[in-house]
Amino acid sequence: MPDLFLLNISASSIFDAASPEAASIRQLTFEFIIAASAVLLLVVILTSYITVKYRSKHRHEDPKQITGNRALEIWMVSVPLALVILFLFRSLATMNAILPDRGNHTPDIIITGHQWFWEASYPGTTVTTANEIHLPTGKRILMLLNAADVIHDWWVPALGPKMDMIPGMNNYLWLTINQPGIYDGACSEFCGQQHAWMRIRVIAQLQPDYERWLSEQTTNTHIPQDTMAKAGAILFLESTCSSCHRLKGTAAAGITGPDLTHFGSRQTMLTGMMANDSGNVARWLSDPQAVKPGAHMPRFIFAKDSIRALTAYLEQLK
Ligand code: HEC
Ligand SMILES: [Cu+2]
Repeated sequence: MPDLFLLNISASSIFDAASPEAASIRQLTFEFIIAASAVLLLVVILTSYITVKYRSKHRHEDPKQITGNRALEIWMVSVPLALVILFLFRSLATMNAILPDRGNHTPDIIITGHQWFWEASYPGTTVTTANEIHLPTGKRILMLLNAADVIHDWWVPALGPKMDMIPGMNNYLWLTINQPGIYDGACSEFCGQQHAWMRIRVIAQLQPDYERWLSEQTTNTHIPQDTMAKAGAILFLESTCSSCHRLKGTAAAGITGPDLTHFGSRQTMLTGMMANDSGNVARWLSDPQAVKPGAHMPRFIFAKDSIRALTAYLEQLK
């Protein structure tokens, strides 16, 4: 199978911090780098000095043997100790600043890690979506993170810290996104065969754009208009796709796979593996295991026409 259809997404970096939470991690990283560089420089300078000064060319006898040097010993112990203590407190302060108490806030978004996709639901609305996670900018958001099967780990470096997603346990993150944009990340806890393809895509939008998106997502699954898509809709229900996927407002209510209600409005599919277009959807439906080996979606033996109908239907679900 050629790899040409795969998207080449590079994860964002902590140095492109796009939230105050990420900025405080970046600040701490800089401080660490400066302190570590100073120590390295000192060691290199002293080692070079001693290497040159005491090379055997100039000396045929051992240098004067000294035992103990109180002043030097105090320095050697106290400076590293002071650095360690300083960074312990700087790290604790950073953690406190970015993971403050949640008080009685209710989460703005719930993200659940699955093998191998991200489910996102928006409390207070009927919206559930997958993989492309829309969030508003300029607003402090509380995220609830958990997992449906094994441990996953949420990390979008430009937006802040990593957070484990553990089955049966709720973890929380605060997040304020400064600028609209697309922020990529990846699952950061090995979670099985397709872990490497478990990319994260956060689409940060200005409040009005975000609200428009959210209200579009609250609508029920579009009713297909043309014959091809209508055939696809029937096939979807008949082929047991509905036992794993949800199409809001239809009989399809499965929750083991990604919600497909507005699948056509997503730009990428299969956690950032490829662009969401009819060629790739057809490729996926023809043989999921060839596209993403190990994925928890079985292979259906479809005629070409059936794949075309299902693809037409799915791509219309804007
Ligand atoms: C046994 C459960 C199961 C069945 C049955 C199933 N799927 Fe899936 N499907 C999944 C899972 C799990 C994924 C996520 C795969 C991944 O990314 O690792 C998925 C992914 C998809 C995606 C990509 C979604 C996205 O946002 O990336 C589409 C489209 C899809 N399935 C369509 C179908 C259709 C059409 C059928 C019926 C012919 C079907 N599925 C049957 C479990 C299932
Ligand atoms: Cu994972």
